[in-house]
Amino acid sequence: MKLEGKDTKIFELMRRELDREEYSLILIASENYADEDVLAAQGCVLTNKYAEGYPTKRYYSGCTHLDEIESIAIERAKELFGAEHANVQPHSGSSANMAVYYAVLDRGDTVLGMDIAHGGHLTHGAKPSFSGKWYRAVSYAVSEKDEMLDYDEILAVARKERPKLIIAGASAYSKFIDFKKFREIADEVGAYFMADIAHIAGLVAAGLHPSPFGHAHFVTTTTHKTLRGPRGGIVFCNQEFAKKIDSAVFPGIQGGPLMHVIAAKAVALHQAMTEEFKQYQKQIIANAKYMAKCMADLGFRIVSGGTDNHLFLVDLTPKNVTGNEAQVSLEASGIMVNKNLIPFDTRSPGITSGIRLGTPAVTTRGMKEKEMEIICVMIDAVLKNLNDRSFMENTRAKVREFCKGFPFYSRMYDI
Ligand code: DSN
Repeated sequence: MKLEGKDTKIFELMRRELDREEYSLILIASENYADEDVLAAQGCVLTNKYAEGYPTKRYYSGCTHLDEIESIAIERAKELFGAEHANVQPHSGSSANMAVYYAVLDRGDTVLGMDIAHGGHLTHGAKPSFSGKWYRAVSYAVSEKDEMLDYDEILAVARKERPKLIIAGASAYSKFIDFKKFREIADEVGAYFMADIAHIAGLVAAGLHPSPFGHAHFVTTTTHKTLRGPRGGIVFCNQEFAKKIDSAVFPGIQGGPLMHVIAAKAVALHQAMTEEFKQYQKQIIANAKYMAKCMADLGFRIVSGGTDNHLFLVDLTPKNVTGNEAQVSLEASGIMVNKNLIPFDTRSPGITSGIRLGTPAVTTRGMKEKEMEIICVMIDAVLKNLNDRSFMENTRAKVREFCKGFPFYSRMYDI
């Protein structure tokens, strides 16, 4: 790394983070390891250039190469998902969602999204977010019976609340989402339908999760989760809404695009078209299913009864442990998870009764079912020895050795 011997403070912190990522088990469902090609594109001279506008219609001179890069990113995004129009400029998934709202809603309009306490996202109408402050946000939840989406119930809420926009998509929901049904509900109440596939984009691209394309008016995603690219967002729509979406992203809610990130998105989208990527996505799901089974065999309760995708929620109540206690002890043991509310949780979001486990990052390292079982046994052991500092330190050392068998960044950097 070039900072060595120059900005020593930042260099040292970057080195430590590299070490943490390489020698920890990352089970945070929204995280992944971008490879050297994505990192190279994201850390290059393209960061220097202003390119407000869109390819061939910029407000600055010197954009020829950037026009080509952005056009390639757009074409790859459209091809990968089978979309008519793609805007690759959103800086994040939140910006992508905000752009859709900005394009079709007025302040005070009603939006219907999944309750954040049941797995939805902040920008789907949660009170502290712009989506809950500027719009009249109402929500649907999972059913108390099986912790799954109940489409009759969603229709009933939609009929009562008459939203102008219905949002499907989640940050912590492990079952398939029926986008076709969502569109039928939207049509019945005269609403727009937006699918936020940030978490499952890689699975959708690989054909392993039902696609929202052909059903949703708008599809938004991030590029850094299962898609394994740089941090960022994309909005898709049909030609009919292309102009509205483009003007909502720029100049509506953003200024200059991050062209280095757009180049890295193009690289990741190219990778996502390969057979290797498809196999990777298959293994993500196989690992998540097997991991959920192992956790259930160890006496944990799996929310919604299992998983169809890359993640699942573990209810820790049977073990008398809170999500926060689990997160803290597991982090000290080199295992990164996040505390998560479970549906109908009686605890606060800062404490929670559950944790969320995801397999995209460990699968990138080449881990398979056998390793998932070993990880589950380690998690169980840590949670049985919650306050035992030396147990956590021993586990930390074991995790470090375990990770050495699946090198990722240590193949590229001297760590
Ligand atoms: N914060 C992300 C997650 O962890 O799911 C969603 O944007």
